[in-house]
Amino acid sequence: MTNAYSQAKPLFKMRQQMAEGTVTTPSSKTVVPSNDFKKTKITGDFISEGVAVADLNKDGKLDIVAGYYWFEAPNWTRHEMAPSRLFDPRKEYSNSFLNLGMDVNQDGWDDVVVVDFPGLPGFWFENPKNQAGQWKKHILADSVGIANESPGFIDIDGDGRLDILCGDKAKKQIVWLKAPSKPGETEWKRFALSQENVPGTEIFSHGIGYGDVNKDGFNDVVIREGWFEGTADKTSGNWVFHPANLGEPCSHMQVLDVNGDGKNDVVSASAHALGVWWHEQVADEQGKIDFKTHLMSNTTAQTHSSIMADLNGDGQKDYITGKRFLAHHGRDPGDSEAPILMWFEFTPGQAPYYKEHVIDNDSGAGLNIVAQDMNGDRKPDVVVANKNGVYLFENRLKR
Ligand SMILES: [Ca+2]
Ligand SMILES: [Ca+2]
Ligand SMILES: [Ca+2]
Ligand SMILES: [Ca+2]
Repeated sequence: MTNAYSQAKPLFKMRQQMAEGTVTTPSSKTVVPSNDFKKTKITGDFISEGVAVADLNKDGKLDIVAGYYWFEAPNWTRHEMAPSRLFDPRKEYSNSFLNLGMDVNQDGWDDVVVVDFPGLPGFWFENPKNQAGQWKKHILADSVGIANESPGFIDIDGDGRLDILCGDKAKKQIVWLKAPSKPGETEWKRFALSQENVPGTEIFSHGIGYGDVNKDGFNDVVIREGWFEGTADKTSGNWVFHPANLGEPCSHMQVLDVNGDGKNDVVSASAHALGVWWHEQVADEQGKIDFKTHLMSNTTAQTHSSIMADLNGDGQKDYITGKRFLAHHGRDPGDSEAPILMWFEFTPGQAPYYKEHVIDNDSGAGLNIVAQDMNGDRKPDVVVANKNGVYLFENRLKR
C-alpha cells in the first residue's frame, strides 16, 4: 500500500546496531514499565481494535466498550450488543476499528459509535435502556466510506458534540460527519471541507489531524502530504490545500507547539513501521510553511493510534501511543517484539522537549486510545483494545 516498510529499514538497522553496541544514540530507551499505572486485563480475547468508555447502564460508573461488546463496571462483566464472535489475531481483522461512546440521540442514555473496516460506512448502536435484546444499528450519514485509517473524533463545529473527521473514499474529499445536534435526531450529516480528489482520501490513507497550523484562529486539517487551510465556514468544501512534507504514513496527527516558539508543530507516529516524530514548523525560502522532521522515538513499531491528555497534571497535554499488536497478523517488521504502551511528556520551550515513559510492555494499543478518568480521582486513565485483548491502566502518577 505504501513504501513505509522500505523507509523503515534504516531505522531498524540503526536499532540493530544499537543492540549490538556499535551505535549509540540518545533515542535508545529502556522498555521497563514505570509502575505508574495499575493494569487490569479486561479480557485477552481479540474482539475489537477500537475502544470507548461510557455509562451504558446508567449506574453512574463508566463501562468499557470494545466493538460489539461492553464490559460492565466495576467487575467488567461482558455483554454483547449484537451478535459477534472472537477473532483470530493471527489470521483476521475484527468488525470494529475505532469506537466512541456518546449519547447520539440525546435520550439520556450513552450510545456506541463504531468505525468499521477502512472504506466501509461507520455505524452506531442505540442504547436499549437496560432492556434485553439486540441494540439497534444505525448507519452513519449517507453511507460515507471512511477512508482514513485514523479518523478523528473531534468537535469540528464547536457545538460541544464530537463529530468525525475523515476522508470520503467515493468523492476523495476531506469531510466531517456532524453528530446529531437535537434530541431525537439520529442522522449524522456529511459536510465537505476540501474539494474533491485531494490527497489523504484514498482508502487506507494514513494520518489526519486538526489544529491551527497558521495561527489565524481557524483550525486546519493536516495530512502527511500537507495541510488544508481552515476558514470560518466548515461546510464550504473549498479549504485550500498547501503541500508540505509531514513525514511517513502515520496514525492520528497531533497539532501542538513542541518547542515553544509560538508556531504549532505536528506530532505523528508510524502506523506500520518504526518511528514517533515531531515535525517542526519552519518557513521555506519563499516564507511558506514547511516542516522539519525530528525522530522522537524508535522504541516500538506499528504505533497505529495516538491521543493527547494531561496524564501528570502539569497543565501540559501529553502524547500517548502504543504498538498495534499483530497489526497485519505478524507480517510487519518488529512484530515479535513486546507490545508497548507509552507516553511522552512535553516541556515546551526547554530542552529536552519531551521525555518518554513506558506504561506497559504486554498490551499495546489498537486503532484508538481512550484517556479518561475511570475511577473518579480526576486523573485520566488509559484504556486500550487490540488483538492482544482489552486493558485498563489506572493513572497513579504523582502531580
Ligand atoms: Ca442514547
Ligand atoms: Ca460538533
Ligand atoms: Ca488556521
Ligand atoms: Ca513550534
